[in-house]
Amino acid sequence: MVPKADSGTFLLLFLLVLSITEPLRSELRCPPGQFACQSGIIQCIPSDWQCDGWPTCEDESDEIDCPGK
Ligand SMILES: [Ca+2]
Repeated sequence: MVPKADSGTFLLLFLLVLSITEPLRSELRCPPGQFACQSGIIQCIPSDWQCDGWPTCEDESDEIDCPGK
């Protein structure tokens, strides 16, 4: 006997898919070619502004972990 899939089952599946894909989405919150600030209102800056010597992100995370410093 196959259990009938009702709306409750679909809702459960929907929430399951959301919980699986959510971490991936937060990782890719900036388009390619942009740097993701770690915190603050500013979320994405052009990659050219990363490690340019001037803090762009509110938490200055774009000037952290820069090579050659
Ligand atoms: Ca910068």
